Amino acid sequence: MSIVLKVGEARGQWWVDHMKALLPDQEIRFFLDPGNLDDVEIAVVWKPEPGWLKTMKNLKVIVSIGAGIDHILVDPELPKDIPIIRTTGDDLRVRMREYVTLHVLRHHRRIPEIYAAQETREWLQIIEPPMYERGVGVMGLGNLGADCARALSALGFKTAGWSRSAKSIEGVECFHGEDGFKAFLARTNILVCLLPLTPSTHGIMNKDLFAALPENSCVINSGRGEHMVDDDLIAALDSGHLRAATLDVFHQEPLQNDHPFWDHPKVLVTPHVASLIDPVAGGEIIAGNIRRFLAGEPVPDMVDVSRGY
Ligand code: NDP
Ligand code: OXD
Repeated sequence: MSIVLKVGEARGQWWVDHMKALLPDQEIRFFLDPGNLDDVEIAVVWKPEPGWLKTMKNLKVIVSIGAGIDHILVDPELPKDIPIIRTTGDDLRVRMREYVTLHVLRHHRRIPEIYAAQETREWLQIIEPPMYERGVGVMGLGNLGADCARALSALGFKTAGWSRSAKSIEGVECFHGEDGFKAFLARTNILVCLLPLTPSTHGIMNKDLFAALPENSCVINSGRGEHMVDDDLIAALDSGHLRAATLDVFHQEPLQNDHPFWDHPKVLVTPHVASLIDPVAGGEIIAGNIRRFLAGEPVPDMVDVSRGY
C-alpha cells in the first residue's frame, strides 16, 4: 500500500520520517517525489493543489491533516465518492482551548489597551464587569467549539454557543440556525468563530454580524480567513463599534506583507497556530485512522462529505 503525503515543505521530512515509523508496513512517499501516482491508495494532505488528487487512479481515501476539509473540497476536480477522513483528537482540542481561553481573557481584561497605554506610561485603570456578566459566544459547537464553550463556562463566563442543529451543553446557552443567530449575537460581547468553511459560513463575519453585536464587542477568528470580510472588520474597528480583534486565519496565508491587519492597532495577528497539528500527536491520530480504515473498522473521523464539513 502506498501513501503520499502533501504537507508544507519546511516540515515535510519530519512528517515522512514520523509516518514511516508509525506505519512501517506502508510505503510513505513525499509529494515532491511521489513516484507513480497510480500506485497511491491513500493521500494524506494539507492544501493539495487543485487537480492533483484526480491524477491518482487508485485512490481509496483522502486524509485531511487538519480538522477542516475545506482545503480539499475547494478542488473543482476532486474525484467523486472518495471518502475523506479528518483529523481530530485531544491534542487539537486542548491547543484550541488554550488559544481561545487565552484570548477571551485577554479581551475581557482589556489587555490590548493596557499594553498600548504602557507605551505612553499611562496608568490606565480599567474597571471591568466580572466574567459572569461578560457574554462570550462561540460560533460552531463541534469538536472544538463545544470544548471551548465548556471551558469558558467552567471559568465563569456567561457563555453561549451557536450551531446548525440544536444542542444541549451544560452551562452553555445554546442557539441554532438562522432563527437563533440574532439573539445569540445580541448577548455576545466576545465572539469566537470556530465554524467550518462552507458556502453558508463564507463571509459570515461581515458588517451585518458586527452591527448585531453590542457596542465595544471583540472578535476572535480561529475558524477560516474566508469567514471574515476584512474590510468590514476594519470599518467596524475604526468606527469604534468593535473594540478589538484576534485573528489566527486569513484569506491568504501567510498574510500578505502589505495587509492592513499587520499594523492595525486593534488587531492581533497570530500565524494560524491556534491548534496546529504536529507530526507527533497528529501523526498518531492519522496513523490510527489509517489502520482502522485498512482493517475495515469504523473510523470516527470519517467525514459526511454531503454535509460539507
Ligand atoms: P466540527 O465539524 O466538529 O464542528 C463544526 C460546528 O459548526 C458544528 O457545531 C456545526 O453545527 C457548526 N456549523 C456548521 N455549519 C454551520 C452553519 N451554517 N451555521 C451554524 N453552525 C454551523 O468542526 P471542528 O470543531 O472540528 O472545527 C471547526 C473549524 O475550526 C474547522 O473546520 C477549521 O476551519 C477550524 N480549525 C482551525 C484551526 C486553527 O488552528 N486555527 C485548527 C483546527 C480547526 P452542527 O453541530 O449542527 O453540525
Ligand atoms: C485545521 C487547521 O483545520 O489547522 O486543523 O486549521
